[in-house]
Amino acid sequence: ASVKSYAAVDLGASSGRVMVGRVGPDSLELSEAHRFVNRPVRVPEGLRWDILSLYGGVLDGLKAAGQVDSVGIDSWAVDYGLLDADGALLGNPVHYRDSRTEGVAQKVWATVPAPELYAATGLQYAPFNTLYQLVADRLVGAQRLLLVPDLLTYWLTGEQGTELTNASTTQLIDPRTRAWSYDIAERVGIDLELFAPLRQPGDPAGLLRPEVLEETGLRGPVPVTAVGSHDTASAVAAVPASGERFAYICTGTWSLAGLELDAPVLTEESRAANFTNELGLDGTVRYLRNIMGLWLLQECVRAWGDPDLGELLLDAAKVPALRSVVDAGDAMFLAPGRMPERIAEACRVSGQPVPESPAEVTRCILDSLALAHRKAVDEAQRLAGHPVDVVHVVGGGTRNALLCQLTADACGLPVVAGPTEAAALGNVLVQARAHGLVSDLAGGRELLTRTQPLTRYEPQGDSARWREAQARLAGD
Ligand code: LFR
Repeated sequence: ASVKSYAAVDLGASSGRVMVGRVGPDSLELSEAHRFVNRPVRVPEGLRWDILSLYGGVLDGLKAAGQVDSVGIDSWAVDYGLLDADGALLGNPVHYRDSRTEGVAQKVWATVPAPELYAATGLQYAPFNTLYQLVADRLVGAQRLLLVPDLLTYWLTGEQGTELTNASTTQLIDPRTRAWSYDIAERVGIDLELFAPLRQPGDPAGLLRPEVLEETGLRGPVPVTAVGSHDTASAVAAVPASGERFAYICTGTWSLAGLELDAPVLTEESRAANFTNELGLDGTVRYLRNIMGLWLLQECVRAWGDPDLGELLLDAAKVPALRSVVDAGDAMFLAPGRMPERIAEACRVSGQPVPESPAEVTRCILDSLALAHRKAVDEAQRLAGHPVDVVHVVGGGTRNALLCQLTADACGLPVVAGPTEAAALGNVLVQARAHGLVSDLAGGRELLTRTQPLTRYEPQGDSARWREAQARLAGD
């Protein structure tokens, strides 16, 4: 039987990669064609994405990937480029960690109260939701808005669309109808004509333009396929679960911890707990909470001058557990810079021992992440009335064995870790499915379980100490 090749472009907050997935009826192999740094740039007006360099990385990656049957793109959510009437980009896309949205949500809530906004869009409060970014921006001259993966797709094919899973992070989509919320848009003064028509994951998104074929050396026609273009949608599509009784944690720069549901949870209790309802494949809803994730450690490592991570984790494993914890869900850790100091400060303020050495700070971060994972998994089950027996950990954090074990201990549930490149695999599976090689979400997951290496961590230790640590954090 024939094996097909799919290029998955997966852009993360610190690096982009182009992976090649080879899919047969009973096989799935992923290899890396190209990896490049994603370096946000701080200019006087704020923090920006270097989008041309990212597009250059995509072209280099497609060249390195060689002949493929289709291409799909996923990236982080919420951010966008604005185009003028001729389709030319108006300035560099703003990074979601930029400070221009400070205080904007509060202004929006004066027009649409937060409970009403949540009931209509299901999105958790984050200062960077596209809606708040759009209210903060002066949209002078902008005729079109393309979310980051849609912008790159446009440059590759010349065709414009708005892929649904990522559109659901704009806070302008109603998660019940999975269509635009005209009412909310109108009340906050956003013209939905800015957006190109919605595309579903699996829809065709055009063919590589002749100039792109020439630059990459590929032979046309090469179709681009819309995938779950929000990286978290792709990652959850690649959670190797069977049945429904599972929670997942997508680990990387962020930890996205929650459940896959077939309907949104829009209660006031859910809003107060800051759970989000993002849209996934096949009518699914990702009911989850954003947790700061390994960003906390990445920023510390940067401040310490990039010490060896492996050694740091070994040293952290020797530090006594749960001495100090911080609230890893707190937006106070969103902005870059001074991370070791900010963590120390949070420990001091909550009356806990202040971690001093890099090993101690690292331990504090990993304990805090595991604790936040526990809290999110527990609360999601309760708020959605959806119990689970296992926690699947996917993404970059699967390489961090200490984090996986601590997460199992904190949740009091077995953790199944893997795959690491979940977003790229989910991206590949949607393309394979669009071309008839994989049946559905469950079929893709079954193929993953058979083909990808997974590691199981059993919960250890006394779970009471996690409860005690949780009680130490304000608000509990
Ligand atoms: C993860 C992610 C999260 C989103 C954040 C900002 O990469 O896509 O799901 O909340 O980045 O876009």
